[in-house]
Amino acid sequence: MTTTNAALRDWVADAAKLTRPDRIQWCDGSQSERDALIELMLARGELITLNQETHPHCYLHRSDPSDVARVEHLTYVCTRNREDAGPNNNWMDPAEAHRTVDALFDGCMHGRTMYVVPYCMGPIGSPYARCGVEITDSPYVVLNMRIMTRMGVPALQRIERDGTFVRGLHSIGDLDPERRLIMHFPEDLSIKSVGSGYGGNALLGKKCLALRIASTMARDEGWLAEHMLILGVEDPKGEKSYVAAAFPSACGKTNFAMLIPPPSFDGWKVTTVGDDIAWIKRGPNGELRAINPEAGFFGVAPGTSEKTNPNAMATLYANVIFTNVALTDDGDVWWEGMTSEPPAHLIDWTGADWTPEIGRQTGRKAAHPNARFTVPAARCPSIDAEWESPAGVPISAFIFGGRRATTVPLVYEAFNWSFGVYLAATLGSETTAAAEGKQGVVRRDPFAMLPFCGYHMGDYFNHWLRIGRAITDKPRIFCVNWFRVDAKGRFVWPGFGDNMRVLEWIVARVRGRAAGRETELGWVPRFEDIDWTGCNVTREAFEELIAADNEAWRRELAEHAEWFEKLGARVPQQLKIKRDLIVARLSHAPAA
Ligand code: OXD
Ligand code: MN
Repeated sequence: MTTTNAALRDWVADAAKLTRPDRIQWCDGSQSERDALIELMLARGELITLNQETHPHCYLHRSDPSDVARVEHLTYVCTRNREDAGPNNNWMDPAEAHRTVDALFDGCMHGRTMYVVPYCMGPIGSPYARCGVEITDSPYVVLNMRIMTRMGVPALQRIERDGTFVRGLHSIGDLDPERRLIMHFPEDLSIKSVGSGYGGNALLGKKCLALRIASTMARDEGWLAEHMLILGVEDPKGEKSYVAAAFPSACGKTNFAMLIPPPSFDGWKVTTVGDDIAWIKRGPNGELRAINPEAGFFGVAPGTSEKTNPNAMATLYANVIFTNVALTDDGDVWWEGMTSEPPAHLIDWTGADWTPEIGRQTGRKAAHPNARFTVPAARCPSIDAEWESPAGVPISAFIFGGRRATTVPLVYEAFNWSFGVYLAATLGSETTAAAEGKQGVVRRDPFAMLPFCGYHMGDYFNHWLRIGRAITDKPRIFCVNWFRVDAKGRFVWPGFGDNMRVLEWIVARVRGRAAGRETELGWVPRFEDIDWTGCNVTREAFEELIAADNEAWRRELAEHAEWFEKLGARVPQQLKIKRDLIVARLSHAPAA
């Protein structure tokens, strides 16, 4: 296999000249190609076959222990003008960046096969979709790209038809963290990633193309590339609305995307379009429509259980590549949070023996906290009937959420689009044990895009304001917080399936059928506006959940001012004025 596209042919030849592989394999996406790659990895000890009765076509991969997460400090956006990358990105001059990273690619594929992987982000026939080609020396990457994207012949045909593609050169290099770099060149639609095999660094279609590069394409072309799940809510009469929601990591995004309504919501259905990324464009009638550019889920395993996410557990039955989870004695998988009691013996994610006693004594987890599963989205029982619709699905609401023990109410609706943009621009979330550094510190993560926006955050806020002006049928904007705690530090809100109660209010608001109470921050539900059947949240607990304390908000708004200051002069004046307005409103509000 090769290609009629001269630019692609020349680029592959240049990459081969630089990296000097023993052979080049063009990937067609076929089953036989997949089977051969699995055989190869099994033979090299890079995959373990799981119990094929309990987990058909499932395999376990263990990463190098130094290569288990995204590396934000080694991730760069290389624009000609430094300001364009913004204070939210590491920056290097493009010429210097190419020189630096090419030195690491020099001869790095000697003794290896170079795989050429054409892929499409989004349904092949969708005008919203964009194609890329990843060159990689990692069969693990090829297998994962085959799950996460539309990979192979149809993608190559589209590239040959359209004549454009995003170039992504990847090598695991020698996995030395000192020789690891993830470089983005948005001005010539290319990516160079070396030294890591981890998903977010190495599956270049995902964070690199579908967010960092796509966000700059979206800025230039007038659409949105967002770190958002997309879900459908259908009421018992069959009326359906779609919402898109952004949460920073460790806030239960995949769980929310696959939510199962509580038993009292008889006849209600939540369906999943995507769990991580949304590409959103103006539809023919002035509405916003979204596609999920991905074809699979690359989800965090720990914490996933029959209780927290039964749909994910069912999805994980077959055709899964597990990464860095623990292995049971009967060839099954396990991770912290899957069951309340761990099995008596496991092989942990590093390949060492593990027992609950060893865990207690050493504090070592059996699965890595960022252990992952890669699985085709089509396997999900809640997958939406329209999830591959080329025209996308119409979005009625945006939801922004973070992890906040105090201050931020359970749910509130922004007064209007620009107010919603303000709320999303100042979105904060408390750090958890999953991330490095101190726990419980509020980190600003605007639109949950801080690590993924490929250009200046101030320009990004402006872009959102511009989109709002361009569409006639604007989605409403909501904020949620599932994580308020009481004086004893216990979560007040039950979360998971009960989030449906909030979702129902949101959808009813969008349809103009729900009442609420106006506050300084926006519209909130009253106790009687939510269906509490089968739920033991009391009126008092609800009032606590929905309360916005004036003093806490004055502090919060002072932090917002510091945050805007940090982002510099490109933050739209309109947002700074919004802040002053809320401050003024609060100063006239009676004490909570
Ligand atoms: C992810 C992330 O892997 O946001 O989706 O880090
Ligand atoms: Mn994500």
